[in-house]
Amino acid sequence: MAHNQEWLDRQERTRWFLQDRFGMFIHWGLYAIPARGEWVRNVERTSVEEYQAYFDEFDPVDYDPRAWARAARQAGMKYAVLTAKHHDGFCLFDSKLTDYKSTKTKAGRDLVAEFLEAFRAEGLKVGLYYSLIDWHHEDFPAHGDLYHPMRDNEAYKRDPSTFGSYLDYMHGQVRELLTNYGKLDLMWFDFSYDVMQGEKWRASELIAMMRALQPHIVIDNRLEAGGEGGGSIYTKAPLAYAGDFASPEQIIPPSGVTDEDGQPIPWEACVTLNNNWGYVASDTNYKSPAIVIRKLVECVSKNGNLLLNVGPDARGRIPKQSLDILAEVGDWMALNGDSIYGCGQAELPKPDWGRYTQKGNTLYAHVFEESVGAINLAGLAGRIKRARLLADGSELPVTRPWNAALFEADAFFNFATPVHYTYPLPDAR
Ligand code: FHN
Repeated sequence: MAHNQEWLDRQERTRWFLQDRFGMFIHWGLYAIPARGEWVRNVERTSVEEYQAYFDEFDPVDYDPRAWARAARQAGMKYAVLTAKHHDGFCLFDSKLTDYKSTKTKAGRDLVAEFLEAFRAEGLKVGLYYSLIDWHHEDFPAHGDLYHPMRDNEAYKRDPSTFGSYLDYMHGQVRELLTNYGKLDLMWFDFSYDVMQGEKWRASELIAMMRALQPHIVIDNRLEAGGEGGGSIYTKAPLAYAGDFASPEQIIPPSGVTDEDGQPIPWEACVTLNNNWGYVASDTNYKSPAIVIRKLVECVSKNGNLLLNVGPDARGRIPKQSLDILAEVGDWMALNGDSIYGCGQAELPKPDWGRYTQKGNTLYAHVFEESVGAINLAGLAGRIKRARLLADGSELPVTRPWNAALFEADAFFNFATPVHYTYPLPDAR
């Protein structure tokens, strides 16, 4: 199929994204103080004055982004995305367009600048999340349940024509981030909805400005797409506004994501480690390392990425439960990362005992169902040159059926580690 220049440009931009496959999402801001999630201001109808108390108090004395970056690197993550501004409008960077920013709190620090420096130093690609919605800016309208505390104040008299001033502010801040903070690899906008999408954000103008400042930057699809669940993959054209990847949330698409021509497109599932994006002290419902690994394998087996979230607390610490899970995932990735990085959907259909990923002419078998009987490779025997267990390099028989018990279950995850085969593909990739 012939491809247009836009398709070719996207292929070039996303080359690193498709290689890296696994990233860290970081939701952090004033909402870490109430510790009831990043939507606390909306859900609890917090007044401007009440929320201002959090601004006056914010001072993350334990913020050590280099430690965050080491945890991400050791988990096998290759990129990271930090909330530069979430829906509450609080800026973790030294914007010249507002005083509602971290450098005006007791912290007195540009938290974004420190994040970028630390993660680059640990060799990770860096991205920023930027909320299109802004409950603090007086010219952002309240729609439906997008409660806007400024709008609910008696004194607030908004002239509908002033929404343009919010867009000028939003575009101005994106310009600041792409001008004052060095090379950014990724921009994660969030989120569009029925009355606000595409040109309502002046998306074409915004994208043109971004491409002029940082032509290589990878951009998600939420200048057009919604958030929650599949909202970002069932739009008419998942990448309508020059987005480079679709962004399913908390779900993994049944069979990857394709564009309106049925062509596979880059996508990334963003998933929380417990049930919340922002820090919630009481939320101890964490996913096990095994579940995280299976989600990562499933994403890659369908040509996708996994962006796994952590929510640091008000002192600036990633919760210990999160760190422990990331460390165990990292142990597995250290031995099996070859079956993830640069891999994608296999030529073969999904086997009943697990999933395949593939890179070039190397097939990786992720054996999840140890209960299954012998894994019969007879159908492949003629096409497999050799089989090895990734975890220890040991040879696996190719000619006779294997019994799942052959695969040493990894003590951490209680399921077998993947093996790789090498077999000639009908057409070299
Ligand atoms: O409303 C946000 C939510 O707080 C969080 O940032 C997620 C993460 O992708 N995005 C939106 C919900 O879809």
